Amino acid sequence: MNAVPSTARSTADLRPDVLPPQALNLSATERATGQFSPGNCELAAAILACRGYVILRDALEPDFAAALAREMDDIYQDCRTTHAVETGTSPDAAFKTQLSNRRNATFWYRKSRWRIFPRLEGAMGDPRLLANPFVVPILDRLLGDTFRCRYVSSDTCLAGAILQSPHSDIDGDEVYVNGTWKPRGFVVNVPVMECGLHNGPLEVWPGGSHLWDSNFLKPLGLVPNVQDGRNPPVERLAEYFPSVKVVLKPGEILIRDLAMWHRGTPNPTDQPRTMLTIGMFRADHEYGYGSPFYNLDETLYERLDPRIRRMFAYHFTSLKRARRGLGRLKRKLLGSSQTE
Ligand SMILES: O=C(O)CCC(=O)C(=O)O
Repeated sequence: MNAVPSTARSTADLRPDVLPPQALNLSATERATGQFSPGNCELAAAILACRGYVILRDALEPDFAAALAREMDDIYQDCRTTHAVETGTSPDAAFKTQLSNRRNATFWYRKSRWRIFPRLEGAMGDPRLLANPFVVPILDRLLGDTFRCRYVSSDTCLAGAILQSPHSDIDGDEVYVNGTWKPRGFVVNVPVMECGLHNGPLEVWPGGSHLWDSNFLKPLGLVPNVQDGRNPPVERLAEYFPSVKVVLKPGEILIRDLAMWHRGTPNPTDQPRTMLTIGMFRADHEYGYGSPFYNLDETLYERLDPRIRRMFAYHFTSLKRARRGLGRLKRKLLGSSQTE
């Protein structure tokens, strides 16, 4: 017999599938001082580690969130004016980039999705964005305080974009090292507008998919590496797992494990939906997508706040600078106009 009479059960008891809290609230003191309380920081890191993503509410001041939105809109309009060719979806398409006329943003456009790499100046180079006082302590904790930023980009989704296949943004080869989970990187998503259920939200498969490595998945016939195309085995399996369409408001920040299964969904509105997508990695993890070149040159790098510069220092070592100088000289001598 059931111990609790059914009449005594609340609606919540009858609906165990009601979503748990999505965002972690920062207290007024934390926001005013720009400092995480140790307990909240630990909790945020644990949510990210176990669930695969964490959302920080009010991590950006409204004025700054609005400045970011204006800046991104200007960059997007510049890319639209410049746009010439749509790249395909082949693996090497990620390297076919264009440069916007006025803002020098590197970008590509395919399948109604723009990927834009803004130059890190103005609001885009502001420490409140890239060295956010609530994001950095979590990354320090999980990736080590030598973590690196490998790209700053936008995910801009337009009407016409397809429902993607669930995918991981990283291979499943070294999820564990000597039997211990070792996160390789996280994406920091910063919405520059409301990214809600109405305009193509990011859909995520939380609570485990970021821990499924290739040794586990491959024998099951699962390779979650298709984005803008079909991947029947992965799509079929994902239907049997709860997913969440993430709602993000300006001022909030989402941090997600690169390995967590996720996908872009269609945007039925006539307005582009943009969130910034920033790749932060453990120092010893190479990643072949995006490049600090798209965001920075020597001058911009020198102008960065030291809290941000440390995330890009690996790209501006004397050796790397000397190699690039040599490359430039070679190209000049050979008369090539090709850039780095
Ligand atoms: O824009 C989004 O919502 C995410 C898109 C995505 O995951 C991708 O293009 O790989």
